[in-house]
Amino acid sequence: MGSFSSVVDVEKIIEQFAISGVLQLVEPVAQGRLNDTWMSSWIFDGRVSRYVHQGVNASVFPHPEVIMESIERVGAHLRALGADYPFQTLETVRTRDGRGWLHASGQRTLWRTYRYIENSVTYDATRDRGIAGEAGWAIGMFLRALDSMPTKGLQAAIPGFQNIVGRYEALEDAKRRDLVGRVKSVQELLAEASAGLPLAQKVSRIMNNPAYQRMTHADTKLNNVLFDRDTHGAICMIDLDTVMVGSPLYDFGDFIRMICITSSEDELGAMGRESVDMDLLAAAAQGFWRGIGASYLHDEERAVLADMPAVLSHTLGVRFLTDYLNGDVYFPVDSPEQNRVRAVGQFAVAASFLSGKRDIEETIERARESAFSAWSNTGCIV
Ligand code: GN1
Ligand code: MG
Repeated sequence: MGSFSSVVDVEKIIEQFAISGVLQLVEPVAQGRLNDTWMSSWIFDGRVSRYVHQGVNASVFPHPEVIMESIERVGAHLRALGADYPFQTLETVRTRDGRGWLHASGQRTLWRTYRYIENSVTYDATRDRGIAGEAGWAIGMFLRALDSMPTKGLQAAIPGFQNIVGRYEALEDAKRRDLVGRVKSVQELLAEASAGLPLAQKVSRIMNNPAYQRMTHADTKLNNVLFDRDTHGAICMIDLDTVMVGSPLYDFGDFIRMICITSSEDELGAMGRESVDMDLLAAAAQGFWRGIGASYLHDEERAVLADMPAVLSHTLGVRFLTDYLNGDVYFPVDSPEQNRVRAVGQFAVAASFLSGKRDIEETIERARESAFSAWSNTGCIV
């Protein structure tokens, strides 16, 4: 997923960034669904250095400079925290004429370059509780660290991105328009989609409370946490395209929906029911609590945490189905039915989370207790 441009085009783009040395290799990287990601290797003074280049998807992000401004503000805030934020941040490489990004034409109107963090690795899925805990910790710390960031003037990269009820409305619109004549073939799936609305409405009332709105990452998939290849410790949060003021419940739900289900989004639709891995949930939740601290979430937010993985999976299913009805204009596909199948997969995941809700709730609360008792035993202040 992710490589849309040709090597020749990308080389022309890369040359415009202020990188020293002789270019050795340019290759595509599978990272994310929407952007175009590449890596280059250079030799300078006899040493190899590597860089990551990303062309931002212009149809998803119509104002990519808004994203870059948010990313720069988030990075500056995190770096200013010093030892209070024990993770790395991505280092942007400027263009030869001193800009933070490059304007281009076509489907990728903005290109950016980061210095590659050596010896790092991402995981699309894991069965390792240590990795789940580290990811939860990194995501929790990210949220807590951004709580003190001034958000005045910050714009959301995609307005309405976390408006989950709005996702159901978009599906209704797509159904009414039936642009590519697919509605007739998905009647049952549409009924399944609408069944998620009441729960989405319930949690939305809490998510949208202005007093609870804070800086979020808004794409907390496991593969957006960078790990050290040797220690397996989390080292950096990446893919900050959607950093925006929103609800931390969104980040929790998106993280848990993905980490507790070990099959990929593209495998799920053909698999039937997938069970929620409760050991991974316990580890992920404990890490999350340790990162976010005892008092960051409001009681009302805490009370719906166990609903969030189901809500986020179901909403993603609604988004896939909407795109299927719109003719696959948002999520790139390799085959015509892929977005429909992805929706089937997400609805099945949501059903698994819903049926295990009581256990999930208890596990999240137990994780909270053990996170803070472990901490108080070691004398840390929470
Ligand atoms: C998209 O491009 P990527 O993989 O970072 C999407 C997320 C979805 C995800 C599903 C801006 O993220 O919201 O959860 O696909 N990002 C955007 O795989 O829509
Ligand atoms: Mg993303």
